[in-house]
Amino acid sequence: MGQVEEHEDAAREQFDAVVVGAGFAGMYMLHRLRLLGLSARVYEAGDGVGGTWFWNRYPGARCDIPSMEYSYQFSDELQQEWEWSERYATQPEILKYANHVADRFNLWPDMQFNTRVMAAEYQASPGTWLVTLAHEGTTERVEARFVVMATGCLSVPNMPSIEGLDKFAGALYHTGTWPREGVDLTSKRVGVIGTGSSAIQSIPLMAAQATSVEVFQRTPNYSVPAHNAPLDPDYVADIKSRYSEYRAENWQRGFGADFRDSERSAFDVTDAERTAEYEDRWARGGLAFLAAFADLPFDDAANATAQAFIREKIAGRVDDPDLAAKLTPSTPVGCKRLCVDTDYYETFNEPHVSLVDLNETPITRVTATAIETADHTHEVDVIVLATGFDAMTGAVSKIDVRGPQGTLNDKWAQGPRAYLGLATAGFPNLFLVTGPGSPSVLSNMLPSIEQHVEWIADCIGYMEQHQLSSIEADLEAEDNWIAHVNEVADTSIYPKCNSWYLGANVEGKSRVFMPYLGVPPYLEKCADVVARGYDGFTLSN
Ligand code: NA7
Repeated sequence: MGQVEEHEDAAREQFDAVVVGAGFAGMYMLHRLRLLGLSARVYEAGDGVGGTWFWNRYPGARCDIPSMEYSYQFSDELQQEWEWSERYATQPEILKYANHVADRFNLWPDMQFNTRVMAAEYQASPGTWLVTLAHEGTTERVEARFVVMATGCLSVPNMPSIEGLDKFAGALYHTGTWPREGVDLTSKRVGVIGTGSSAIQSIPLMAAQATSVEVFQRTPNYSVPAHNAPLDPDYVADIKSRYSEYRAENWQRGFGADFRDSERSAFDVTDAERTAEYEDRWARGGLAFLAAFADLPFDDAANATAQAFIREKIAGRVDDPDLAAKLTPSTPVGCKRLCVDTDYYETFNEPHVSLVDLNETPITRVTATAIETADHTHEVDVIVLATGFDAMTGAVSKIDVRGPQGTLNDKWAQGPRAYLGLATAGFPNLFLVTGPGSPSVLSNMLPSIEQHVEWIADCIGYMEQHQLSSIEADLEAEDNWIAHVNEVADTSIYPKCNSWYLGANVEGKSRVFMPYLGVPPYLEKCADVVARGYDGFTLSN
């Protein structure tokens, strides 16, 4: 070893745990590690907390889970004192909440910002992770016994490979990295590529400012109305009077959220009753539409009844029948994430808003001033890429993670493999928060994050108590779990679309269904693993 390295070793900071990311997962992980009396440092590429809510500042960015549920529950004082203003919180309000939590629990001193974790290499002796950080043009290394990837499921923007995009002379934005100061679209001709949730939330607001909005659609999406509104104080008081019971009830629901889950099949009722149920849910708004009947996510014929209902609604919201047809999906409802909108379809009735169906006329290239399709040159001043994320694995894959037997990217080349979405065989003392194979994006993310953080913290606490230094998922347990994740997915409609749940939106990404469907059985499994002395993991000292 040379002198420089020796010097670096002497100066290298050491922690019990390094946490990657200062979103809701990283912040709570830090809090729990501190309660264990451990030293921990959170590294975050951005210059503030909030994770996906730090970056996604596009117009209209909002959560699609009701505010009263999309919040931490680990502290009753916190959930009692915090006042949400609307049914669905806006990005600025969620970011304010994240900052409030960081203040309230004094998290700032142990979080370092503007710092990207580049690599993590396991050193067999002494059994620690060497973590490489990039910070203000310099590289630094720290060491930790544990690494927790709190990197988020929707944190790496998916950049489309469209010829000439880099030659565009106008303004180019991705919804997932929207400028902090906002963008004034007054007098601008805007081209929006993509029609997922980010596009559906932002298009009506962009159309309110811009001279023209052309929407380039590859696949239409189903969207239900949000019916967002200020929160009713009586409703808030009611939830707060029984917050912990309410949270506990939600853990028993399939998506871990209060979707007023029905246990009935869509065919247990008459046609008129079914329509009445859909009408009721449509009128109330939100993702609870999907839980109108228990078999909507599993049975094609049941799902077809929901499809027919929404198709009729789209036809009723869009004046031009040809345009309505183009905006109408042919896929099962929910197999791509259902969107929640305010006036999305109606926006297409405005004379300055138009749709370009990329199935009819694909984009051929972008020039300095236009998006060119097979039959037309669309001159624009601004291009908005609402093209989504390299979901669930993107952020972890960007880090060069090296275990004793090789890299994580090599291991995951054919698709991500993890036990319970919490850990992956061959990578000791490395934890994932809401990783692939956990309910994550098919659940209410915030409670799922808390459940994972608590599981990881309890596990590390157990190791401390029993003087164990190493934990690693067993390959066999991991294989069995992944087989189970797929078995469950295959009983459902979810693998039937080219969704980001499958990695299908990113060119070259392996198609593997990543989230686990079913919050209650997942919780049971996690608890059972612990009750059996961390079944499926090897613990050693
Ligand atoms: P999504 O839901 O992944 O939507 C991305 C959209 O961009 C979708 O319509 C894609 O079409 C489209 N897309 C992606 N690449 C291209 C290219 N190359 N050309 C044309 N169109 C393209 O991301 P969002 O940000 O809207 O939402 C992500 C989640 O955030 C959302 O589900 C909520 O949970 C919050 P495709 O469907 O792939 O044909």
